[in-house]
Parts: sequence; C-alpha cells; structure tokens
Amino acid sequence: MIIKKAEFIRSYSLGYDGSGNDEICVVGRSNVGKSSFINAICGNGKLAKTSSLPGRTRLINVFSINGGEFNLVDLPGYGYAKASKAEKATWDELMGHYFETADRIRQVIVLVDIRNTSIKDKQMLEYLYYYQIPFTVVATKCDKVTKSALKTELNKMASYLGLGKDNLIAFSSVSKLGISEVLGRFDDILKI
Ligand SMILES: Nc1nc2c(ncn2[C@@H]2O[C@H](COP(=O)(O)OP(=O)(O)OP(=O)(O)O)[C@@H](O)[C@H]2O)c(=O)[nH]1
Ligand SMILES: [Mg+2]
Repeated sequence: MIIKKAEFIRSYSLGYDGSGNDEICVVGRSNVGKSSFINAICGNGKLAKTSSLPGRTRLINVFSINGGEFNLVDLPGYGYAKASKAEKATWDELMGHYFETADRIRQVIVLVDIRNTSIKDKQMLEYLYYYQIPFTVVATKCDKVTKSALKTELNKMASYLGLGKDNLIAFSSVSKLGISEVLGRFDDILKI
C-alpha cells in the first residue's frame, strides 16, 4: 500500500461510536510514539501532534486514508504514571466504549517501546485476546538500540509478551525502519 493522502477528520472524547468506516487504530503507552508512527507511515510530519511530554493525546483522533480507503485512529496513551485517578477513569471509560463497538476495528496496532516493555503492555494484549480483537505488535524507537542488539531485544520483548519471534515489527519513526513492513501488513489486514 502507498499512503497518498491522509487527512485529519476530527477529535472525539466520550461517546465516540466509530467513524462509519473500517478502522485501524494505534494504541500504546503514553509517549511510546503513536502520533510519530502515524506521521511516519503517512509521510507527513505534521499530521498528528507529537510531544516529548507524556500523556499529550487525550482524545480519539481520526484520520482518513487515501480518500476513504480506511480510517487510522490515534488513541490516547495508557500507563502515564502521573495521570490522576480521574484521568485514568476517563481513559478506561473512553477505551472501554471504543473497544465495545469493535466490529469496525480491522486491527489494533499495539506499539511497545523496544527499551521499555511494561506489564501495562502485557495487560493490553490480554485485553485484546480476551475480546478476540485482532492486533499486531510494533516495537518502536528501534533507532535507540544498536543494530547488533536489536535482534536480542526483539526476542526478549516477544518472549515477555508471549508472542512468536517473528510476530513483531521493528519500527522507528526516526530512521524509518519498518514503514514498508507496516504498510504491507495494512494490505493484508484490509484484504481479509
Ligand atoms: N528516537 C526516537 N524517538 C521517537 C520515536 N518515535 C517517537 N519519538 C519521540 O518520543 C516522544 C513521544 O512521541 P509521540 O509520537 O508524541 O508519542 P505518543 O505515543 O503519541 O504520546 P502520547 O500522545 O503523549 O501518548 C517525542 O519526543 C518523539 O519525538 C522514534 O522512533 N525514535
Ligand atoms: Mg500522541
């Protein structure tokens, strides 16, 4: 797949019931690189707002890809240690509702930091398994580990998350590693 056109549609908070189109959504811990991932695969550095401060994306942001082929959805991050109880409750409610109406979700792209895999990531995958929502795990920020250490780190991550060794895509929005693999995966997902 080639992403020729990516447009921001709108942001939603509570009560989002889908965009009326097939969706591929992006989840992951706060600051893992979700917005950067969307910008990198769309070839547009300004599409989704990124920030070095964690917990910035607090809304569901919907982007239309290739004039309606599917929608890409940037979800708020989980596991931000400094979030208040009320903020955490809002996240639970927002995401609970999002995944409840899961029929239109063709795939959840779960981003996990290559240097910082957490129990929260494991819990996210357990949740998706439980509700039988299809997902793909992408290891982000792979530019931060040396080429020689990358394979070992990926294997460690796969084993911790209970995934097959080859069921991980190594990615970096800085070096652009993994973009073509992700886009190939999107083709497979949308074909089904
Ligand atoms: N080195 C490196 N830094 C990255 C990469 N992806 C994102 N970052 C940096 O990590 C920080 C967070 O990136 P975002 O894309 O805003 O992360 P996010 O997951 O959308 O964050 P929230 O919306 O706050 O949950 C920013 O400073 C990015 O520049 C990457 O592949 N490599
Ligand atoms: Mg973000």
